[in-house]
Amino acid sequence: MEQTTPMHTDDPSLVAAFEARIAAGESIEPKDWMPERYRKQLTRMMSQHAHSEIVGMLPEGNWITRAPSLRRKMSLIAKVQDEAGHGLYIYCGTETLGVDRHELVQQLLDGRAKYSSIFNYPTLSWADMGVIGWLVDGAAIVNQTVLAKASYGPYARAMIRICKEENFHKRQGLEICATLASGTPAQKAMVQDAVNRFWWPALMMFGPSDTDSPNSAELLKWRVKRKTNDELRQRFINLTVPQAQAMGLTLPDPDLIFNETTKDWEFGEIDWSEFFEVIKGNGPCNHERLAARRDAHANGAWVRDAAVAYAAKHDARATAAA
Ligand code: BYC
Repeated sequence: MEQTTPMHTDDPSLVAAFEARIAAGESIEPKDWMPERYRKQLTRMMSQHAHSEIVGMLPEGNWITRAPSLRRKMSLIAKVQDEAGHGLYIYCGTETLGVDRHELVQQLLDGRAKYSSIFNYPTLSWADMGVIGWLVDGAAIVNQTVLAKASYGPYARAMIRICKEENFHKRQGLEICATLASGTPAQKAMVQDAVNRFWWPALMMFGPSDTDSPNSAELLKWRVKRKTNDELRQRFINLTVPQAQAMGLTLPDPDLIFNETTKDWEFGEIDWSEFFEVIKGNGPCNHERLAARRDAHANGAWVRDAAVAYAAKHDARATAAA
C-alpha cells in the first residue's frame, strides 16, 4: 500500500505488516507505508546527521589556510568538500520523508535542532586535523557502517557511499598523526595534546549510555539502529587503542585496561555532565558554530535568489516554446 502524506493514527494491522517487513529484513522505501513515529524518528536522526556534516566543516575549514604543505592543503580542502556533499545527500534523503530541507536548515539556524556534540570543541593546532580524521571520522565509520544496514533504504544507501569517503578521511588523519608522532619532540607533544583534548569528546559522539538513551529502543525495534550506543562505543575503543599504541600515543584514560576474557578494552567514566551541557548548547564553541552558519546562510542569500530567478527564467522560456 502506498501513502505519501503522513498518517496521524496508525492502523494496527498496517503497523503489524510494516513490522513483519522489517523482521524479514526488507528495505523500507519512501512511498511505502510507515508508522508516523518511524517517519519522525528518521527525520530527527537524519536531519541531525546532515546538520553535523555541515557544521562539521567549520572546525577543519579553520585550518585550510594554515595547512603545512600544498599536499596537506589539497587533501583537507577535499575532505571538507566531501562533508558538504555528505550533508547534501542526507538532506536529500530526509526530503524523501516528506520534509522540506529549508525547514530543517531553519531549525538548525534557530538553535532548535541538534548536531553532533564533537563539533563544539575548538581546533587549536594543526595536529587537531590529524586527530579529527583519525578519531572523529573513525568514530563516524564505526557508527555509519552499521547505519548502512538501516531499514530505511535512502539512508542506508547514503551511508554506503559516505563510508567509502570517510575511509579516506580517516586515513589522511591517521597519516597526519603518525607523521607528527614520529617527528620532533614538539610535533609529538602537539599530537599528544590533540589526542588528550579529543579522546573523551570522540567517545561522546556515540550518544548517552544505553540506560540514558530514550530513542534507542524504538530505533532498534525498527532496525534503524542495529547496535546500541554502548556497543558501538566499545567497538570503536577496541579498534582505536591498538592504533594509538602503534603510533606511540597515550590515550588520556588511566583506567583503560584490556580484559582477557571479554577481549574488550575497559575504560573509565565518561563525564556525562559535560556531554549534556554541550548538547544543550553550552559547549566551548556552540555559539561560534551557529553564528558562522547563520552568517554563511545570510551571505548565500544572493546565490539562492539567483538559482530561483534562473529556474523561473528557464520555466518561462520552456512555456513560451511549448
Ligand atoms: N551529539 O536517545 P539517544 C561526521 C542526542 S558527522 C549531539 O541515544 P539516538 C563527520 C540525541 O539526538 C557524525 N546530540 O539518541 C562530519 C537525542 O536528542 P533528541 C554525525 C546527541 O538518536 C564532519 C538525545 O541526545 N553522525 O561523522 O538514539 C567531519 C538522546 O540520545 C549526541 C550521526 O549523526 C551527540 N553525540 O542516538 C567529520 C549519525 N548523541 O533528538 C565527521 C546518526 C545523542 O531526542 N545518528 N544525542 O533531542 C546516530 O547514530 C544517533 O542519532 C546517535 C544518537 C547515536 C548520535
